Amino acid sequence: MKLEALNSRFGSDRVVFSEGNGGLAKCNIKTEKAELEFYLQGSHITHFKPRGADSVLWMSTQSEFRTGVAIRGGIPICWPWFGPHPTDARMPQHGFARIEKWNVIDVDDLPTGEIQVQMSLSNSPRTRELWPFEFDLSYRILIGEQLKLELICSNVGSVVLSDIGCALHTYFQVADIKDVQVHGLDERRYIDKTDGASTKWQSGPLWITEETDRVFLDSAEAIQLVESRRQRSVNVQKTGSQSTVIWNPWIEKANAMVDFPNDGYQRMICIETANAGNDVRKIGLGGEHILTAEIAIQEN
Ligand code: TA6
Repeated sequence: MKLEALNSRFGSDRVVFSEGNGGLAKCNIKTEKAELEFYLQGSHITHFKPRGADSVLWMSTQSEFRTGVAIRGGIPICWPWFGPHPTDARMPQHGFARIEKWNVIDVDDLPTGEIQVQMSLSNSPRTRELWPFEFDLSYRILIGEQLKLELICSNVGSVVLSDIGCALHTYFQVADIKDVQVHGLDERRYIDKTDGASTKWQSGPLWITEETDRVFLDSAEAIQLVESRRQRSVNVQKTGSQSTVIWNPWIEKANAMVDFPNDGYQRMICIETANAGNDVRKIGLGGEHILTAEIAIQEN
């Protein structure tokens, strides 16, 4: 749908569709409670800021904004596989949901003062070339003091959908990575992707002092991102996920990514609400899988 049609159907003084970076269509939402921006490509949230608080998400100043190229930062939707394709290296990393253009289904002004956006992505000849199955993806974004996300995958085909991997691959902005602790992963085993995918055990809060790329298993509880000096914490509550991914590329990997500033690793951490590792999902005929994440900020 063209921008003019989107604005006439869903726009208001609080919801505006426009041409964003690289000419890609985006939507800006501003309410008394918060502001948010997302791109229609990937239903990719690139900004969220509760009123009176600092911006929550980290965006790369070097991100590409080009059709079919993943945006760096914000909240990429990784689906229907997490990481590299399990068998075909030619396939896009983290699946295709984040590089496909989604459709706006509805924008609701709720009596609570929140705004709910509903987006959808359905199988097409192009997606079936990449992944030969029929699906409907629905993504609900609820904007208030908290950011509530719901990714619903429906099996509309005639075969079981197996081994679906996905993640809300959220990039959080931090003041200083050296002041960051991640709580909620204590006594959890994890796959260390920086060390031959070996299985290890987390003890206590996680500090980031080197390249960190860990898939925590049996991790269904809420995760807290704590910045002590900044007196700020972020709580990520989730459902439909038993795995959490923590990623920081650190110096060498940051330098190796053209869409990532060399010093960017100092001000970001990915805390990803995932179905990764042995937490991939199966969806039977007519079934669905729902993944939710609720992001709340606490500033002391
Ligand atoms: O979530 C961690 C991870 O799988 C890392 O291994 C790294 O590849 C990161 O995702 C970013 O992936 P991307 O395809 O967005 O560059």
